Order: sequence, then C-alpha cells, then structure tokens
Amino acid sequence: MMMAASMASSVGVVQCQALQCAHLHLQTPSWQQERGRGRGSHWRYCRLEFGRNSAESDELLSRLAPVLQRKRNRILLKRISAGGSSDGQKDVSVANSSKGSSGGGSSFLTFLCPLLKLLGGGDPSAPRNTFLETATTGVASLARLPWGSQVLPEAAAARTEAGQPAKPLQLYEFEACPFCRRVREALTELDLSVEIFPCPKGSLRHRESVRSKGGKDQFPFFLDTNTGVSLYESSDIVKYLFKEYGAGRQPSPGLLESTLVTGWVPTLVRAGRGMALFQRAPIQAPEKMLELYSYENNQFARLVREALCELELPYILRNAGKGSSVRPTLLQLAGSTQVPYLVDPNTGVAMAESKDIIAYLFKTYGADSSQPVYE
Ligand SMILES: N[C@@H](CCC(=O)N[C@@H](CS)C(=O)NCC(=O)O)C(=O)O
Repeated sequence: MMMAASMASSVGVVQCQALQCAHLHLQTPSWQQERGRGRGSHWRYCRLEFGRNSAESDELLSRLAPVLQRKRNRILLKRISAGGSSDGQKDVSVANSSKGSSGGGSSFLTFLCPLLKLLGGGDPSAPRNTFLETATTGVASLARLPWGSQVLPEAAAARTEAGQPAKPLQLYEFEACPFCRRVREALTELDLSVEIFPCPKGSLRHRESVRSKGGKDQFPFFLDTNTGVSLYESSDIVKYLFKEYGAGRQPSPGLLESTLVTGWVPTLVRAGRGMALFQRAPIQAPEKMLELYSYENNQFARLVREALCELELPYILRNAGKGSSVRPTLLQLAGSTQVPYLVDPNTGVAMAESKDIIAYLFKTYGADSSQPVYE
C-alpha cells in the first residue's frame, strides 16, 4: 500500500520571482523552498509535493497556476519519480505569463542586459529592418572572421570516415553568450553536430536541466553522452573536444583566448539578440527536435539561431562549415549547400532563407501567452 502511494506521488518544481511563493498561502505541510540557487539569481525555486494521485495534483495545480500567473511568473511543474529523480516523460503542466525575460546571473552580460534591451532587443517577432539585421550580423561575422567558418581537414576526414559520434553531444547555451560562441566555433571547426538546448535568460526548462545535471546556472554547459563527461568552462570544453574529436589537432591559435579579443562584438552589435526568452515562447518543447544546418560564423545562420534561442526550442545543430563532411547530405536534401537550412520534423517543413525561417518559427512556436496552457 505504502509503496503504491509513494510511486504515485508527484513533486512540482515551481520557479517564481522575488519569493512570491511565500504569498501563495498554500496549505500544505510538504511545501519547501530552496532559496537562491544560481549565481546571484533573484529567482527562487520551490519544491512542492503536490498530491498522491493525479486528481489531487490537478486540484492543486488549478489553485496554483492562476496565483502565479497574476504575479507574472512562469511555472514549471514536473512529475518526479518516487526516487526523486525527474521523469522528463511526464511533465504534467506548465503555465507561462512571464513578461520579464531576465532570469538572473551575475555575469557582465547581466549588467549589459538592460542596455542591450534598450538598444534594440525588443520584440523579436516584430517586423525587422532587413538592412540593419544584415549589417549588424555581417559586422558580427567580420569580428570573428578567423573562427567558426572553416572545418579542419583532419576533422572532416575523421567524420567522413567514422561519421559523427555514436551518441549525441549536448550543449546548453545561449546565442549571445561569448563563451558559448567559442564552443560553437570549435564545433564548426571539428565538423561536429550537437544537440543544442537553448538557455536564454528567463528560460525554465533547460536551465532547470542544467542545475539538476551540473549543479549551477553557468553557460556553456556541455555533456558528451558517449563518455559521460560533463563540463562547464568554455576553454575546458574546447580542449576536451579537440582532444576527443580533433584527430590530433590542437585548438586553432587564438581560439582559446578569442573571447577577450572580439568575443563580445557579436553580442553588442546584435544588441543582445539570442539572450532573453521571448515572452510568448512555447511552454513545452515540441515533440521532436528541430534540425538546423548552419555554421557558427555564417551571418544568416546566426539570425536563425537567435530565434531558436529566444523561443527556447531544442534543436540538432548540424554544422556544415566550409569543407564539412555534412555538405553532401545538405546538398542532397536542399539542392544547395547554402545555410541556414531548417528541417522541422514536427510539421514536415524544410526550408532555406533566414527571413522565411524566422517568420516560420515565430508563427509556429510563438504562442499566445495570455492563455494558460494545461495538459
Ligand atoms: N569562465 C566561464 C564563463 C561563463 C559565463 O560567465 N557565462 C555566463 C553567460 S555569458 C553565465 O553563465 N551567466 C549566468 C547566466 O546567464 O545566468 C566560461 O568560459 O565558460
């Protein structure tokens, strides 16, 4: 009996800003709060055992959601298995009415955040000035010219011979983060595909995963599911990638120090695009990961990655830099080796042209957050 009850119990993880949970007046003895996890974060995480069966859970959810929504919070409620580990297959409900997009973090970027927003972060789904978009992303690419375009011949040969790693590489990052950029540049040079889990500021789903897997909010966070290695620190990640997948090559000169040189230029000229969660980003991830053919320093692919990040859409980043072993596949698929090229297995859409892809992404996944979403 005891066993059955315990198996059926659920734990919710509720994230809300400025400790507003304290005002929820939830009459439940098992309410706990975990304060201040994450570096300098203003967010609070509350764990709540919310029911021994789904009817009880639903009842509590229906009380909880409107209160948090009135307070403009985002809610992520997850069913957690009896042992306490998260069972990702069973998300029970997520609701969102967040207006804010800055989830915290004590980095330089946090201080830049308001400035960048002022300069033009704005609503990413609103019509854009094509000239400005092209010019700013062009300057960003020029600033990073030596890195993230060309595949190392040894790496391309290794991928051609042995293919991509058997199991996925996973990267938790956000587009505007210069440290994450350095890792993506290395991935392009090494001709590696990777699963990207965007963690823009304000992200719940993926930031929660990073905390549970790595213990803190810091980006990039990398996982190699082939070896079980997980790493923070971009320079460690780059060194690891070259050691494991570099076919004898060392990180290209300057790449390890490049963040200090021009690493912030794309972040600044793009005015923080790809940094903050879009307020109407989907609550739940689409069933299947999207796929993006891209390479790091391609100016138009950058625009699409920014949108995927702002929408918190997980995707397989198929790096197809110059000399890449992926290009023949892309050519077959798209009729050209031009990037960006997006494949969405959820809708069957496959398309080129950054402008069209961005419009598609916001139209398809930029849901109206005024309606609470329940499963
Ligand atoms: N030394 C680290 C620095 C990483 C870092 O400062 N990342 C920032 C983003 S650029 C971060 O994690 N900020 C916390 C946040 O965004 O919440 C590295 O090279 O990976």
